[in-house]
Amino acid sequence: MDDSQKQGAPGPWSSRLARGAPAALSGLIAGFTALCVAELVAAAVRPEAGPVTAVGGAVIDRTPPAVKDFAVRNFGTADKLVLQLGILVLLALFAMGIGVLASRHRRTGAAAVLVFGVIGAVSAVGRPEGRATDALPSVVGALVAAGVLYLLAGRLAPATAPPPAAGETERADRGVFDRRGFVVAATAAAAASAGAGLLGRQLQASRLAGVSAARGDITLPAPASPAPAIPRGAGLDIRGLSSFVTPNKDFYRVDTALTVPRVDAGSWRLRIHGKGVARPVTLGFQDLLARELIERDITLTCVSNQVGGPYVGTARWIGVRLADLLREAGVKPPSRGGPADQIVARSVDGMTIGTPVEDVMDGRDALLAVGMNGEPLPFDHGFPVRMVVPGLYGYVSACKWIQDIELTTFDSYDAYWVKRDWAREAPIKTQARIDTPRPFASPRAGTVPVAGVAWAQHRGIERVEVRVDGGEWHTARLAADAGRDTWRQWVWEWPATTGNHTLEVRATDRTGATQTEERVGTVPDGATGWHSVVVDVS
Ligand SMILES: Nc1nc2c(c(=O)[nH]1)N[C@H]1C(S)=C(S)[C@@H](COP(=O)(O)O)O[C@H]1N2
Ligand SMILES: [Mo]
Repeated sequence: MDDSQKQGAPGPWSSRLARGAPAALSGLIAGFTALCVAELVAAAVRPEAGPVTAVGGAVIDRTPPAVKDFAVRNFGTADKLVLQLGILVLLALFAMGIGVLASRHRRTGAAAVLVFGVIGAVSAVGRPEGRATDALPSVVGALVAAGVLYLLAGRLAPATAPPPAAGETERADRGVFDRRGFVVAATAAAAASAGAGLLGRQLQASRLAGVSAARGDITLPAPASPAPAIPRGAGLDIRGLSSFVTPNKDFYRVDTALTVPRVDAGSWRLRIHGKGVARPVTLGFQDLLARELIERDITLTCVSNQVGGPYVGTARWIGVRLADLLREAGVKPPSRGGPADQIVARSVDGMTIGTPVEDVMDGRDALLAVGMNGEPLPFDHGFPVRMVVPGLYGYVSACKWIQDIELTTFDSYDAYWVKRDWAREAPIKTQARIDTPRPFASPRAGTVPVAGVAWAQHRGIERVEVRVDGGEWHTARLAADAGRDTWRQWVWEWPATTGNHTLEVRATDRTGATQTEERVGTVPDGATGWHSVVVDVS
């Protein structure tokens, strides 16, 4: 039964391990119980209130911009998975420690479990969208887990064993606790916890299935103002070049949501209120669909996009003109004497995004979008309604899962990312990206198409130039113009010679400004510099 017994004289180490291993295991089981019970309670409260999601969210809220930038850069969209795995590993280590503690001091061990419950509860309630009931999953989970640990620790106690005879401490130490009793109790606790966890997951899944089915049943009305046809030739037929329209499944996703909100469109409401709102309004999803819809191609860009990075994409959006709604509510832009210069959009997950009122009302196609590339918004991209404002980075314009619009001033309120060192206002900077050839590609000598995309939303792209090894600039051929709110493809036929070469690209917008060579990072208002690619021509 016990290998160490057959392997001759067990030292104090294996002795300690024989006692320590079940103790650590009891801690792990208690931790597992806490998470499973919390999962079940979260199904009743709401999925985002589960402890791992809550603690992860709290970590994200407090992550300094430089670290967040590092995480996004190195893990990309997997950054959230890495964070959650990290939390689980830490939790497992603590749980084992607490198990060992409980095997010596039952009460103290059980109390330590409660401390973790408090951490989870405080994290959940302290999230921007947190409510008092969000504490329940962590609290109930921790209470049950403390009970389980107390019980298991009891089975590890040497209470029922006869006191060891002199000189027999070694064997007595290992033999004292009720091994069978412990195994039975531990197995029962683990099985019951797994059952609770599975039930919780099941309940959450069936709710999600209902919301997904309802999304699938939505038919978007035809827009009163369809998007202008994309000119033939806006998409060049070149291998490795990004398509003009980015399919939803390939569209970048950047947000702070560990659990993607699944909002029920039927009960969704949007409130518009605040400074200078003469007639506050509350709208439902059907109210929006009943209004005049417009359809526009708009390129979205993230401020966290590095030079040459992937966080940019173009979609055909359908939605309601936000300026019309604001005007009906009695809002005037600052240039016409309105008292509010900032729109603060709030999402169901507590994100706040501040946008200049002037930009939204200056005639550009600022949308409350309900559709993306011919379908209702995907859940990842803000279902049922999000904002899209041409020319502004996403963090100051593109609120997903929106539920509230408040008119206020920049002086009186800082939105989520502004509190975290990012700029209050952030128009998108002119950028060009080389899509092909890829870095370190080895094309054959001869004519090599160098191609990519360039964007300067709401100004438009005037010119793109490419140079090789710091030589003279060559003007690239631009694809047909689809308007100033979308990116533009470009290509330059490079007479490539063998050897290592550095390709560089720069764009000029329609105001005549050429993007600067100066390299700056993404914080606080977007990266600058020329994208370059090194290739080895063979
Ligand atoms: N609710 C919510 N909306 C949000 C965000 C977020 O974290 N939460 N991120 C913003 C940022 S930084 C960007 S770049 C865009 C990205 O939109 P996408 O994920 O649909 O590409 O959404 C914006 N809207
Ligand atoms: Mo972003």
